[in-house]
Amino acid sequence: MDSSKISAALSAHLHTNGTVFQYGTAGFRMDATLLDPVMFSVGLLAVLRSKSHKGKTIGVMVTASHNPEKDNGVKLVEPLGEMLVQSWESYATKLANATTSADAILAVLDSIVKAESIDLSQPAHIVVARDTRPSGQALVASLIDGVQALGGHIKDYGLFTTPQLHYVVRCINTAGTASAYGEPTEEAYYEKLANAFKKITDGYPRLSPLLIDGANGIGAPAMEKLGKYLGDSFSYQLVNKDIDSRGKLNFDSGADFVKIKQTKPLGMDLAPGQRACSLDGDADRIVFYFIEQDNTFRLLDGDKIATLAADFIMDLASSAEILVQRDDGSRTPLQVGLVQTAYANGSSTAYVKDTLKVPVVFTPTGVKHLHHAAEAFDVGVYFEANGHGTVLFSPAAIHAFKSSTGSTPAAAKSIEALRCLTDLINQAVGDALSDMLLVEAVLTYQQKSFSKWNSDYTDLPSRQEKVKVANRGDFVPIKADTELSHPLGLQGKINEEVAKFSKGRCFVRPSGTEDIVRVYAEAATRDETDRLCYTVCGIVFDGYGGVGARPATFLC
Ligand code: 16G
Ligand code: MG
Repeated sequence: MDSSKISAALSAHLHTNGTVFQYGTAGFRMDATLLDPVMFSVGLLAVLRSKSHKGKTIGVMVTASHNPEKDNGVKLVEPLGEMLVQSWESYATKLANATTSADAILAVLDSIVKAESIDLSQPAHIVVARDTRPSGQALVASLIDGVQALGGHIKDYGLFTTPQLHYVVRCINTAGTASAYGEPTEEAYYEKLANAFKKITDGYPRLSPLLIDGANGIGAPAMEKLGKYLGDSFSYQLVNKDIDSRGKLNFDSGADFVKIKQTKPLGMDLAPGQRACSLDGDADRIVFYFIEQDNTFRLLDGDKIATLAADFIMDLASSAEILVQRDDGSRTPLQVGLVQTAYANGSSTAYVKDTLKVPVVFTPTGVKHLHHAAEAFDVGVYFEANGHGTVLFSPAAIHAFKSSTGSTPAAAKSIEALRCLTDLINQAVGDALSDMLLVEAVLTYQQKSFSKWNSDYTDLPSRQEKVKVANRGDFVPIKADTELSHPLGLQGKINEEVAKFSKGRCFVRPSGTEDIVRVYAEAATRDETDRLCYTVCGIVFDGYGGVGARPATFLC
């Protein structure tokens, strides 16, 4: 470690304004003007992480996803495209907060090297990409300074969706192995998705055009490029694709806006019966929707995508008579499992358990938790209600798809479809474009309308609100975010309110990405749901450190 080089490089990125940084659910995320020292520290940490993986390539994505354009963020990606391992999150936090002086940063670097027994003579390879935020380029430059100060090599991929960055990281690190994931280029990514989609939908009548809301972010140009590879196998109309005008990114548009507001985005004309979807600002989330003839808005969220995918894969596996080789030598049917969070609508969980008869596992909010839980199944379907998710295939499942031939033409066709799905679905991370094609492939294969898909089960009314509090750290979630252990007494009060409503469910958890706590409620009717939600918002605000304006007092 060349201390003088690190000290000299740090001098251009010193942290002077007292902000406390924290590597949260999705990395560091905040007002972009505060991020310069953080980026430098992430560059240093990425080098250490790569060395600790014996020179494997580590990814860095610069994005603040669905958050406002003025924000930005950064997260690290592990060699197979997963989120940074949790035990390193605290190193990221310590290092970012140590950018106040050369002594502080050298001490933290040294402590990480010792704690992880890192061999500093190992090489370090980093790849970086960013979304369309105006602050992105300068932040990447700060990151590069950090990487180079510790002697790492870095390749800048420029503008990418978050899942594209995860994809290239996985490709680079699996190249030449039995699980090689593909060419680490943007073109190869589009080609892989488009070829799989074309194969699986070959011979079926095309669906009506899909309206795609690009949230005026990176998903829009990526969709345009993907569209060229898809040719006439897929028909769509892209709106909200202006990535050049300031202030438009995610503004009243995108997956998060549509999910929370339960309405179509600005900039989209949606006639009854038309099919539509929204990507988020870095294209790792997607939700679908349509409006009924009577103008009722219908959202097809992550829960609905998960059930559609699980049902489809189980049908294919059963018609293909897939058997999976186990460690004890036996061969047993494919095991499909579904992973949800507390935000999953209660109706979806009931549908999965009672109708699909698929096991459901609950994890805390945040992709890294769901992803790991999904790895326990042959086919692990995980989606957050907000539209982030994917389907993971175990090596044994992939082997079964590759080695089965099928005893009838129908079985052979199903096996081929399963093989296509392993290419179509991003195995590294939730991917809006891949998920979009997955849904469209299933609906094409089954010639199923949005309204038929929506009728699989009926969502309970739900509401999600934010409450600003003095210290969200006082709120300690337990039991996969469904309850709070602290502040003492609050959970009892929530339980009392929930008990007043038929099918009532409500939980409060601190946000990992914003300085607020979130309140989620559902109940049998819209009126009861709102009453439950706003009552609990009031309880939190009044008794547990609410600041600013009291939430929705008109209802309580
Ligand atoms: C981030 C997470 C997402 C989670 C959300 C929760 C990733 C890639 N994304 O967007 O999984 O649902 O945070 O936000 O990990 P919250 O803690 O503010 O509710
Ligand atoms: Mg996102």
